[in-house]
Amino acid sequence: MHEVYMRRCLDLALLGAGQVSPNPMVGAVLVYEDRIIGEGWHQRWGGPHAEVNCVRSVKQEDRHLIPLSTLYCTLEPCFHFGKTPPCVDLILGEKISRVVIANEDPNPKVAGQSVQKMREAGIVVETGVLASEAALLNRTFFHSISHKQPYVVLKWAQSADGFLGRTGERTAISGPWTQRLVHRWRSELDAILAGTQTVLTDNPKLDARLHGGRNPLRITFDIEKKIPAEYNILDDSTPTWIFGPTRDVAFRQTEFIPCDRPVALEKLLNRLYENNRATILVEGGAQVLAAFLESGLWNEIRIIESSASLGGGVQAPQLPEGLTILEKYQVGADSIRIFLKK
Ligand code: AOF
Ligand code: ZN
Repeated sequence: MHEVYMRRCLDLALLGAGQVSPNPMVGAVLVYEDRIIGEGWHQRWGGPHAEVNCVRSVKQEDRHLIPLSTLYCTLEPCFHFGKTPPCVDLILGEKISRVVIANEDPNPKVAGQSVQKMREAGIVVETGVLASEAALLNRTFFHSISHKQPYVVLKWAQSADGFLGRTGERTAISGPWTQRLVHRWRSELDAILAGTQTVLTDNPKLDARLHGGRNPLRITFDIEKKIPAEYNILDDSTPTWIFGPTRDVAFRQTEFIPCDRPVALEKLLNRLYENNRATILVEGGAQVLAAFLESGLWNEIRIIESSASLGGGVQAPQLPEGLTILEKYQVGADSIRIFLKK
């Protein structure tokens, strides 16, 4: 039965998608004799953790059952005072007798210390239940916290004959439903990058308006100050980083970052991590995607392939060797493939 309840925890955790990054998505359930008496998940960044929401959800008439119940949790409960008090102390305070966990928390402030503390207090703790599923769900969190660098997702849309678009011209490749999906991805990731050429050609807004939710931090390069002042990326509507010289106008949410050419990707990633951004979606174009692919600084590739051919234009990047396919599905006329680096 452990796996059944852990699967429920994973479903609950997923409800936090797009709301909690750079924190992990976490779900928890409390089970008394094969009956779920409480459920919770981490709903928003800075808000109560899954365990707290789970304990709070228990009905008054079931509260006396809490010490006799098993708490299932996708992540080891936290050990530290962060934006909230330690979940491990809540568990000890509620006298919960059994705890089942999928993954230990790689955060150095936790890192097995809660498991140890609970065991020392006499709680029966089991770890590793559905561990690989849970690690996959929180792959961006696990990568960023252990490498101190954001998780990089490369994304591009290509025609059936392998082109990103016509040269120097805004070209629609994916259909309207796929665009909504891309906006969902944008809302789930912390930052989005488009190169100078893409900004000049497409004048993109780089927000998540078709899905709603949070907008990612927008990033582009403008070393030669070529982007016209009236372009969307310079509208100061949402946090934005422009790598390049400052402009004469006052901005509130737009930061200009002096840099050399070409922009050192590693520096960009480090700056993101230092600014609490655990993920970045690289939306192109060809040059920027090639730079990431060549540097090896990427973790995941999402390809949208339309059923129509273009007959020419800018070539889509070659898929690198040694990928694992994670998902393949159809959205309208487009085929979506998601690959992970092996
Ligand atoms: C838990 N349950 O639901 C989550 C945990 O800044 P804070 O206080 O929100 O703490 C964030 C850290 O806590 C995060 O990096 C991760 O180690 C852990 N997340 N822990 O017990 C939860 N989301
Ligand atoms: Zn916690």
